[in-house]
Order: sequence, then structure tokens, then C-alpha cells
Amino acid sequence: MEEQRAEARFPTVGDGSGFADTDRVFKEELQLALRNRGMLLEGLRYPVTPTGLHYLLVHYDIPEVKIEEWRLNIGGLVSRPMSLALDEIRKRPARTIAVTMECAGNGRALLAPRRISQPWLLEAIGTAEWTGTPLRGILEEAGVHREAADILFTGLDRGVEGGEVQHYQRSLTVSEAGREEVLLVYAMNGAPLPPQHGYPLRLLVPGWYGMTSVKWLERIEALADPFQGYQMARAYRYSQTEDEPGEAVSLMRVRALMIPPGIPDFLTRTRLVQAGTVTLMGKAWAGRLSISRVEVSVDGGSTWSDARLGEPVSPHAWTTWTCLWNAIRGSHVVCVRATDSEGNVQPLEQQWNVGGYGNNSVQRVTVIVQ
Ligand SMILES: Nc1nc2c(c(=O)[nH]1)N[C@H]1C(S)=C(S)[C@@H](COP(=O)(O)O)O[C@H]1N2
Ligand SMILES: [Mo]
Repeated sequence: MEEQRAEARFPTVGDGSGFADTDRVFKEELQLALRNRGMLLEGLRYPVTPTGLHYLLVHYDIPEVKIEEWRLNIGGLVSRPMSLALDEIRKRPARTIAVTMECAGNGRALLAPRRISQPWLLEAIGTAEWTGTPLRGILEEAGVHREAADILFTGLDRGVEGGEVQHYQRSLTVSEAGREEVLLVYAMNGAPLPPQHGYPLRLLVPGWYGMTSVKWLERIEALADPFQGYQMARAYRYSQTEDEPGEAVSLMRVRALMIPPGIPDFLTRTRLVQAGTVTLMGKAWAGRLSISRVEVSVDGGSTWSDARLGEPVSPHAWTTWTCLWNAIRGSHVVCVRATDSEGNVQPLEQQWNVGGYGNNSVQRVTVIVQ
């Protein structure tokens, strides 16, 4: 009987510290990597990422949804609580916007030591055309009370993280939640949301890292105090130690990525390119800011030349950049870095943080020119 009451114990990974500092990945990291796919970087050629190439992140399991029973419940500090079926949400004013979304953990596995978690390198990125109804309209109809501080979003999915059994939950301040571009979306690239991207309904918060865009939404609540659940107070903080609260992770940092040029070596993915003129290209984005400059280096970041910028795909999506390179024989480390409209530049090396968040250090691609 004693044993039955004992708390569930989960095995630890590696030395139990939660970190690793060799190139060898643990099978638990591989397990996460196989569940949470990244966008193949050649996918940077498309303005809108085909749905099957968009990155994916599922903390727990994709929940089973019975659409006849599913409702979106709006409650807490509101004058008129609501319970809406999907059809009712689809009848509301609709908006479609192309939005670039990136996981806050993108680049995590490039930090040393790395947090043992989803081991993203560079590929946790994608742009989709999302269709939904502005959250603001629903909040106005429900009548959020003046004293409300936060709007809490709860997903149907449950799991254990940091020793706590939980639903996936994130909050926004009332003013962030009321921004005009924040949507409750039910379609992705013109088709109903696929199960893995949040069917039947998800929150979409352009400009923020992906963790804010809660999938499989079941409840929206207005709260008097800032929400202090696991995904707000413990995860997604820029902290230097486990105990330090650190600043909350929020908007996406400036970043450019390039389509690796030429052809890959199958195993190492080192690139092979013919000498001569090579067009380097890719995309750049900066959360809520715009891109003011993209530069390319073919010597590992010692010298830089300006790339040409195109128009952003939408005010909330990435911008195409291109740059001609006169490739000469030898081995080169090709890099790209972007600058945003406030002058923030991607670093050559990112300052470390516990969770491995917001690593926007420059991409480095080894290219052999023959
Ligand atoms: N309910 C729920 N919402 C969630 C998640 C989750 O695990 N459960 N993952 C979040 C994270 S960390 C990211 S990066 C994005 C990923 O969205 P995507 O899988 O559609 O690309 O969803 C966010 N919303
Ligand atoms: Mo994420």
C-alpha cells in the first residue's frame, strides 16, 4: 500500500544533471527529434511552407478530439461566459495571414553544454497561411472585466513536466491578447488544421516564439493575476541557473537562414559546389520588427557583404534575401546574419541560458568548392 501512494518516479537521462556536452545524443533526444520534425532547410525556397514541411512541436501527445463534443469555453473574469462549437467559430469574421513561427528552442543543441530536450539545430521554423477569427472579437463579446490581468489558454493535451502533471497552458496579458493580429485559427494553408498542428482550434500569436500559440485549445479564462503555471514561470525563461527566475521568453529574435547551396554529402551534409557564380538565398525574420539588413560571409564570419532583400511575404512573415557568390576552389564556411529595424544583429556566438532558448547565432555551412 505504501508503494501505491509513492510518487511516480521517472528515469533520469545521462548523468541526471539535465545537460550534455558531447556530440553524442541520448536516445531520449532522438525519440523527441523523431516526434518533432524540423523544416528541411531547402524548404526556405517556398514563401509559404507546405504543411508537411512546417516544423512540429508536441510536448506531450496529440490529444484525441471528438468534434461533436468539442467546445471552446470562455470564462473567468468575463461578463458573458461562452461555450462555442467549431461551426460557431467558423461563422465569425475570418482573417487569413501568413505568419512565420519559430520554436524558442531552435538552436538549443548548438549550445554547450546543451539542455537535454528537443535537440533542435536550425530547423524549428516555418511559415503558414493561417485562417481564423480575431481573438479580440471573442474577448469583447465575452466582456473581459477591467480587473483582469492575464488571459489563460489551455490545451487539451496533458503530460508531466518538471514533476508536475499538467495541461499545456500559456497566458498573455490582456493587452497582448487583444492585439489585432492574434487569431483563433481553424485552418492552415487552406485546409482544416491537421491533428498535429492543433485540430480543431489553436491560438496564433504572430511575432512570438511558438510556445505561445497554444494548440488543441479548449479553454480561455480571464484571470485577476498573472498566471504562474509551469510553462510561464518555470519553462521559457532566459535564466543562467535553475533557481534564477530570469526574463520571460517572448518575441522571436532576429534571424536569417540560408538554403544550403549545391548538393549534400549524404552522411555529413557537407555541401559540394561547382566553382563560379553561386546564388545564395534564404529567408530572414525578426518577430514584430522588420529586417533592415542581411549580410553573407564566405570566410566563417571575418568579412561580410550585403545581400539583396525582397519584400516580406506578409507583415508577420519572413523576407527573402539573395546574394551572389563568386565561389573559388577550396573549403569555405558560409554564414548569414540579419539585422532588425532596431539595430539588433545576430551574434556569432549566443550567450548561454539554461533552457537553450532564443539561440539566434549565425548559421554556418561548410561548403567544398571544386
Ligand atoms: N497545446 C499545446 N500547444 C502547443 C504546444 C504543445 O505541446 N501543446 N507546443 C508549443 C510549442 S513549444 C511550439 S514551438 C508550437 C509549435 O507549433 P507547430 O507544431 O504547429 O509548429 O506550438 C506550441 N503550442
Ligand atoms: Mo517551441
